[in-house]
Amino acid sequence: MLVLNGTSTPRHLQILMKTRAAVAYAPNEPLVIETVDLEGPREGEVLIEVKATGLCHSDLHVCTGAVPWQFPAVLGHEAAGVVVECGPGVTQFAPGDHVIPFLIPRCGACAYCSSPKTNLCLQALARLKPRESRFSLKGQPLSQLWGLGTFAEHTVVPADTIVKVRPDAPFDPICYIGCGATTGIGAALFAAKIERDASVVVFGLGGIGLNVVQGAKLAGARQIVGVDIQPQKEPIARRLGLTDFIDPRTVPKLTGHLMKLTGGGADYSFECIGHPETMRQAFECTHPAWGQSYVIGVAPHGADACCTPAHLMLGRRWSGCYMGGARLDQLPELVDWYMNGKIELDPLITHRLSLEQINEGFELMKRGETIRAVVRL
Ligand code: PAD
Ligand code: ZN
Ligand code: ZN
Repeated sequence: MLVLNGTSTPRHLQILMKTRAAVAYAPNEPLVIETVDLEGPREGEVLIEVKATGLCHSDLHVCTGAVPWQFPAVLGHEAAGVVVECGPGVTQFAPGDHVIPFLIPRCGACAYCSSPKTNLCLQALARLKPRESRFSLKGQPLSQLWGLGTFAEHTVVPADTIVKVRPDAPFDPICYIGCGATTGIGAALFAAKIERDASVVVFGLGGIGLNVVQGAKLAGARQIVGVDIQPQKEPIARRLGLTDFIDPRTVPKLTGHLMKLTGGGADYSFECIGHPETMRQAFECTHPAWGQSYVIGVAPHGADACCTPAHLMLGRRWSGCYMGGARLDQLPELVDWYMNGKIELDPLITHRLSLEQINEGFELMKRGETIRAVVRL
């Protein structure tokens, strides 16, 4: 529904649209479904009808306060949808385009965008802090998580943060390419560039870690070891390429055990949980001289991860990646990979929910019962 809001204000302030959104009022409180106001797109922005949005553990970190954010807020960052309206100056998109938003835009003008060494953009770092929001309720602004805010039927985002994808790809499950699938597959292929016959250890076989497993398999890894406290993750992980499963509670000296299992240490390891202790274990189980460990999990605000410096001195490398080292313009190829059967997404979508059921989705995630829950709008 469009509501005209006076005649003397600039055009972009005149049109407020009503849309439904899941509003987070404070950490550790259930989200509330509200009919909110959404301002039309300003210069360089796009109004999107969100068709499907996944629940990522990073959203849960914000819900629990482990990652600080400004409340009240519309959370959500993993989505796919359709362009409804383009703001002034937006020529690269048109109403009807199918798009995926991504947390890392391509401003094309910053030092990061012009470096082949990174997928980051200065704008991505800026948007990790709340910016002016297009959502409001009763005149009070509702922040948009990391500039997106996809737990809503519509959202307005900068045009440099979305990418056009083929229209025959189903919104559910390709919304998963907006974060989880790309973060995991990209970490293996784009960030670590795992080579054939490598040994790989993945800590945490959730929505991210399972995608690291399928990325490692695509790269031709010889051994892919998964470490998770939930043995129920083993069958799906094996389907995606896991060769060995370890429940860390059954192994007294985990790091030594993993080094032995991989024949002297893993060539690559990935931490997909977000605990400083497992980050350290992932680093220390890598092979001296060439082992590389990637931090993917988001640790609670203020936490430190430590290691014995000798492990670094011996040539192990400790690194990390944001959104799998993927650039926005690589997402359409990942959609093709899904459509061509090169990667699997469907078995990882364990729950499909309505917007009203979003809190149930987070409860299931807390209990470890989901891999990905997708809200269909
Ligand atoms: P998830 O909840 O689906 O999976 C987490 C997995 O870790 C589950 O299978 C748990 O059983 C397992 N686990 C928990 N504790 C332990 C432990 N002590 N030892 C072994 N296994 C354990 O989460 P997810 O896969 O959606 O997200 C994982 C992390 O990745 C999370 O911290 C999230 O914020 C982060 C993330 N990072 C990026 C990035 O760009 N770096 C992007 C998206 C998500
Ligand atoms: Zn995410
Ligand atoms: Zn940039």
